[in-house]
Amino acid sequence: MKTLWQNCHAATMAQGVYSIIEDAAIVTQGEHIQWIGPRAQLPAGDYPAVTDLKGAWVTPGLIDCHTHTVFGGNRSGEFEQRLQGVSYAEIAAAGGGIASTVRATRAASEDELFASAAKRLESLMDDGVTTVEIKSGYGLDLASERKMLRVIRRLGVELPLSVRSTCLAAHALPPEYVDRADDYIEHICAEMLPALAAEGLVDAVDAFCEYLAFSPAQVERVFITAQRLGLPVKLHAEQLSSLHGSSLAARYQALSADHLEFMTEDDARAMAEAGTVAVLLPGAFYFLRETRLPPMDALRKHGVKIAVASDLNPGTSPALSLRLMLNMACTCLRMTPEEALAGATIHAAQALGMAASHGSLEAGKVADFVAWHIDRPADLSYWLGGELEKRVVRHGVEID
Ligand code: DI6
Ligand code: FE
Repeated sequence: MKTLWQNCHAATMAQGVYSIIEDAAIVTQGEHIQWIGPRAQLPAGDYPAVTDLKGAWVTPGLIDCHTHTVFGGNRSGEFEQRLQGVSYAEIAAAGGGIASTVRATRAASEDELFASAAKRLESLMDDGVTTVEIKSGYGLDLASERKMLRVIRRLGVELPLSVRSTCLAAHALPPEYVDRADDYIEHICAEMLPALAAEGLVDAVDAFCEYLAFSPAQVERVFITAQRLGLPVKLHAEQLSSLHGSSLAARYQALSADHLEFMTEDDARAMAEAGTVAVLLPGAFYFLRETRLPPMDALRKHGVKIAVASDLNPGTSPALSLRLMLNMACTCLRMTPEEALAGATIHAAQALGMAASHGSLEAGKVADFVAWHIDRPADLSYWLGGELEKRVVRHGVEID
């Protein structure tokens, strides 16, 4: 069905900038954008359905390209401990941290995990999110990782949201493998990834490259396996220390390297050459009271594409609003509102390998967009939380 959407302005985000069209018109045909441009240039023709957007600003549907939305329990107790001065690394060393979420996630049923994750996704969708990536990584054995990935797939089927699934089996060392990290990596490569990939549960493979997680050499073994299975890779890198995981990710043409507070200019150069997106996670930066900024100038100088995501997880970023992350990207990481919006649209799409079909308002792309009743696009990174008045269109159909 062909629909004309008009009486609006558009920030198309083509080429990673606002690319504003005032008094725009959008023609959708089925699930796709057929035409977008100034209303004065609208091709003559028959438009059976016309929607008046009443002066709204239309942006691409927001894309949260890094989340750990599926998990059991929560860690507000650890939050209180950290406020008393105990560090994230100390909590992890005492058996808390990721390990405590692993226990709760292993104990939860698929239905319980689905229900709690669906609620969190409702919050993200209230913010105009139409695509989300979700990682496993709180199961850490074959059956529990499979359980998480099945929940992630089911969320994409049952909610009006496009969901990408990432296997993060190399997130932390499970209790069964204490002091045997190489054996766990071998188990991931020989058993877990091949089985989960064969079941169609995995769109990409991620790992946590950090002194309290896995070394670059261990991560590389996971990347080699992913490559053999034909799966793209991503990496948590340079969050707490500088191991040059982001350069390693670039060598494997990773879709993205994420966090990056401790990356160097050489890492930025390598990522730019490989087209690896820098995914910045201001929620974790804020929640851990990090003071070291990712090297914003080096990222810009070398032309690395920058995305912004929530990192929604129970330990370091219990963030239920992507727009709040846009604000933090500006306030804490010194991005501009224009960069922040590109970070949650076109660059986020690239971080998921979806830029050919998502992330900007262009003819031929999927018709996922939000019509916001705001004065200017910068309002999206200006308001702290709350719910903005808006209409959400997914696959050419209004859903909200
Ligand atoms: N970095 C993070 O910020 C999250 N995982 C990761 O590799 C933290 C996950 C958690 O603490 O539960
Ligand atoms: Fe993360």
